[in-house]
Amino acid sequence: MIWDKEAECLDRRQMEEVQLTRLRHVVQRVYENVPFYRQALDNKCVGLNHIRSLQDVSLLPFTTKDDIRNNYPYGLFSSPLKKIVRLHASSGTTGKPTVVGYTKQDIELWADMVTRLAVAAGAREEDVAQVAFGYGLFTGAFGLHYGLERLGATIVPASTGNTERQIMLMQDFGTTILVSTPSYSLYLAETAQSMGIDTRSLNVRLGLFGAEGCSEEMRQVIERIWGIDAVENYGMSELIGPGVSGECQCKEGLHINEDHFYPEIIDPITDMPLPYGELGELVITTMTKEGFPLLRYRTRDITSLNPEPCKCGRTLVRMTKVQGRTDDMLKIRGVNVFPSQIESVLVGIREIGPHYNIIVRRKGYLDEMEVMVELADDTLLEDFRKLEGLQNMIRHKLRVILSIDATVKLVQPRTIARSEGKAKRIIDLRGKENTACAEL
Ligand code: DLL
Repeated sequence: MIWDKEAECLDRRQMEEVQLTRLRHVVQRVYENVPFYRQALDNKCVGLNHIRSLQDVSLLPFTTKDDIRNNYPYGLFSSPLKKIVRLHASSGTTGKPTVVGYTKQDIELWADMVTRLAVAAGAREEDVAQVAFGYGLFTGAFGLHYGLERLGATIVPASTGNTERQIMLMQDFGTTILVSTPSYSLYLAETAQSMGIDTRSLNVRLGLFGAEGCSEEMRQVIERIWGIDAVENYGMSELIGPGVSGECQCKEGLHINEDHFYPEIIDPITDMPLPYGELGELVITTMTKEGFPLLRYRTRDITSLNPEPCKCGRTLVRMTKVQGRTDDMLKIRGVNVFPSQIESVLVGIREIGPHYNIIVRRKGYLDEMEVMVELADDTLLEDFRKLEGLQNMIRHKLRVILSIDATVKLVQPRTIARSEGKAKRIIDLRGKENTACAEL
């Protein structure tokens, strides 16, 4: 089923026409209403008359997270506050959060975008959807909530936390869709197990997962443990929240709602546009948002685009799974390492569980990486030789993929901290070894 056939199945030429009209519209809107953009466009001597084709998007200025922070809280809003009906904010580990404002029309658009991806993933009116994202300034819960509600599904706004109660709700309410981060779904499964409940015996048939990366290998583990279809969606608060893109049931890339979010891939170092198929930083221009439109927003997420129509019938361009972020790529002894590469090695190994941490330290002038991972069950702990063999095997596999050495530390099941939201897997102690050791 396709929610909005007309918009999701346009041919390329029709899509480009829609995009150009909308692009010109948003340039005009921000020029008229946002002093920051008026100045940025004037500085580049770019006006509406320069935007004659989609290629001209490269003339527009970029917007970064710092630009949003520097205009905290309302400086980039393009509608007066009286027209803003909702605020959300991204957590941000340092400094002020980034604040996002929605007009009534933006809220409608948001619901629509999420409905599209929920339908593409296989959600239906008959479903009972348990939303296990935190309700609050984070966009995840409200986004999925409104999108699924628009579809007509029954929403269980469980929010995060109280993991045992989540399982009870699933049992009692007959939940068929779980909405959460992929890592929380693992924690939920483990909790069910400890309650003596077989996750596969529950009614859940579909997982709508997002807000963090999930390797293909991890998806398979989740699908096996739960006996469900695990389908991914992507978004970010600055752009709208969830609703930017999502997989259909073919699971061959995430369809971008490109009639509203104009995507580009650029080289994050040179800032130059990259062709289809090449990995680079995703840059998005929101073309139809009223309250908080952004020109060429640097997402820092690494992906590539595929414009081929999909088997599902949608023609919306697809992005590959996010490979990592330009800012969480680890540079270890000069080698670029993405946590997702490590995950794909670990999750394929039967004797270990899907919970891991990557710890980076500096010893003298050298970086050292330790991969701490849980054993699937603790009986292995009694067999030193097997344990050592396993450790060596993991180290070897990591070396093949990453081209650098990592120490592997196998720990008992359930010793690595679980998360109810986005998992925090990287612990980078470089330059702060003494103070941060306590965190471990
Ligand atoms: O995480 C919005 C969201 C909520 C999307 C629920 C999907 C489901 P932020 O908290 O602003 O917003 O974080 C945005 O999360 O730039 C990515 O790095 C990461 N991210 C989101 N979805 C995915 C995904 C929400 N499917 C940041 N795969 C983004 C990989 C993802 N990373």
